[in-house]
Amino acid sequence: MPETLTHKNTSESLKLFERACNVIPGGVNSPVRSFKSVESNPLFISKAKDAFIWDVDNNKYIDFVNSWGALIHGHAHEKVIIEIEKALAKGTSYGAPHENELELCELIVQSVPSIEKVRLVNSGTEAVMTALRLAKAYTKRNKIVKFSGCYHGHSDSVLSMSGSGFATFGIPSSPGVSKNTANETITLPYNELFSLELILNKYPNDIAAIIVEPVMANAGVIPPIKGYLESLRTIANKFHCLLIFDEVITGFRLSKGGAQEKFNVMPDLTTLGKIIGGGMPIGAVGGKKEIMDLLAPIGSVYQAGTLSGNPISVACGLATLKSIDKNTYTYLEETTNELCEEVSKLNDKLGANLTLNKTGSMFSLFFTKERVTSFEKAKLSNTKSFAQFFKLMLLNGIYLAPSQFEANFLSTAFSKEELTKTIEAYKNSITEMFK
Ligand code: KE4
Repeated sequence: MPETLTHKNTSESLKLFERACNVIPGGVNSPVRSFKSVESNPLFISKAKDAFIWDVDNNKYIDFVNSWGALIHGHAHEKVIIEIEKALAKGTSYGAPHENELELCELIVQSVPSIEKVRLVNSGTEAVMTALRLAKAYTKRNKIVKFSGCYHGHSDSVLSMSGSGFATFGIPSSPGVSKNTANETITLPYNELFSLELILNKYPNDIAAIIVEPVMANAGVIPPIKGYLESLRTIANKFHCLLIFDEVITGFRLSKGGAQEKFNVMPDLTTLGKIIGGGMPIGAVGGKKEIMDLLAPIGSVYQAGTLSGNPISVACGLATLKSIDKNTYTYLEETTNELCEEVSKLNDKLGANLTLNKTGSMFSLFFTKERVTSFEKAKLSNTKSFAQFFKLMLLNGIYLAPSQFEANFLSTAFSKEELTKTIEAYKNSITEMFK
């Protein structure tokens, strides 16, 4: 029988968490980190390198969060650290244009097929907020359509029926968002077109944009059903509203051109984040020149940011993107496929009726035997079983995303050895649960 670990010493994390709760709401600076939904206290991390993170009690884990997808090359990649150090020697912020930010923007325009112009911001939230403002200005309409389970950051107009932390804590929408704002957002089921056609026929001249995660990752991983993204494009054209792909996660994750390249469906605007900053604060909104040129100072749609294009974030992002080579996506996809195939074999062998969804190098294990094609289906998962699974994997040295409604990510730092250890840990955990 595999060794059943009963506990790890996490006393230093607990001390820090208790201290943190005195000065930070919930003891964390972002809700999903709280481990609340997995009935645990969060681990405080002391360092990270390649595929690993260490907590303050010096427990080592294979990391599948990778800063929520930002670290495609794992932690502290030497080529990235060197570029950050070089940038640091030249100062941390100029509040003025610099060549590296131009180079990063040129690289984004060259890589993402629908982007003709791009503006750097400081987070995915800011990127989405700006994209929606642009869409409303360009179409002179005020309503937007989003999909339940998709998460687009925490700006007011997208805080309804969201995924990520909302799904994790079962929050339908957030207090503090005015009724007027909430009424301008229509939330529909993902992977379903009937209700979308209905709403657009009901409001044929009111919808400024349809915003979607082209592959949902904030309800757990939920890929688009065949033809879905193409249909969104057709419907947006028919009703003269913009199609916005929120590629904060999928951008440079699924391919250099993101989901739009992988599925060959071109949005009007794209939001990016995470990987383009390599783990430093960043976001970007890009798209057609005629829309992007509405932004000040050339146009009158205002958007600004003290640290937009920050030299350190840009150096980190540039080094990250430049370290992506022709083998990166093949390696990530093949390694993820191998891991998921082994997990599926173990599920069959151990009679674990679970659903595994994956796209590229991101995956989620749902504690339901239902096929998960929508947020509504994802919510059928047994989150208590997920919590038990999460804790068992942690005991076995695997740090998964601490929520049933999040994605797990591989990095190029993840080697055969980590693959073997992860499969062993999975076998121990699932055996313990289904014995
Ligand atoms: P940020 O503002 O957190 O940089 O990006 C918001 C955002 C926008 N769009 C998508 C598709 C996203 O996934 C995100 C943020 N993702 C979550 C994880 N699912 C960030 C983790 C957190 O909230 O702490």
